[in-house]
Amino acid sequence: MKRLLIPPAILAIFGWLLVLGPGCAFGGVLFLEDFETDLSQWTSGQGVIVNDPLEADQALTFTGLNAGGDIWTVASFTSIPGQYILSFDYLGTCGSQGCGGFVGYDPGDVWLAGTGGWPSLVTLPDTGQWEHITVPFTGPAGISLKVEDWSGAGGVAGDVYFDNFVLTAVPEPATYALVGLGLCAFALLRRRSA
Ligand SMILES: [Ca+2]
Ligand SMILES: [Ca+2]
Ligand SMILES: [Ca+2]
Repeated sequence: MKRLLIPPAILAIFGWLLVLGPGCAFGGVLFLEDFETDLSQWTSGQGVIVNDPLEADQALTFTGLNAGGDIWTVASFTSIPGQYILSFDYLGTCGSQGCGGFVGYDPGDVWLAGTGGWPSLVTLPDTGQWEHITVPFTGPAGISLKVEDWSGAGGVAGDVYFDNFVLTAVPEPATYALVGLGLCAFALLRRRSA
């Protein structure tokens, strides 16, 4: 219950931001990937773009198994003070639980989501259907996402698919308000001086 006690000053700032209205957008999307063009946002590995087996677009799968990661994002990402949300779509087609899809980040060799057999924050369900996965987590600055079809799983290479990665930074309410306040004040001043 302690976290629900928001200081009146913060509420006032949020109220002012609402009054300022359109033009004062501030969001925290760090990374987007829908696999519709190429893998230039990723290091080379055994990841390949293929036709989505269930939909009319394209998705990521793997031509070989790996451990410790197979492809990493070229860019690294930072959320201050360290709150992130990763969401993506996952499809496991091996027919039982344990196809081997894993998503994590480095440095730290942290696995955010996986199909079991190795510790991860969230279990990816191998249902033969696309599953939308959301993983809130706390991490360090400068993380690179990594994905693999794990060699220690029961399935084979290429029985897992990924699509629509979105990595978002979640500032604490006070930080969020102050950053937004700065951006909005700047926009307002520019508007007035124009
Ligand atoms: Ca896609
Ligand atoms: Ca898709
Ligand atoms: Ca597999």
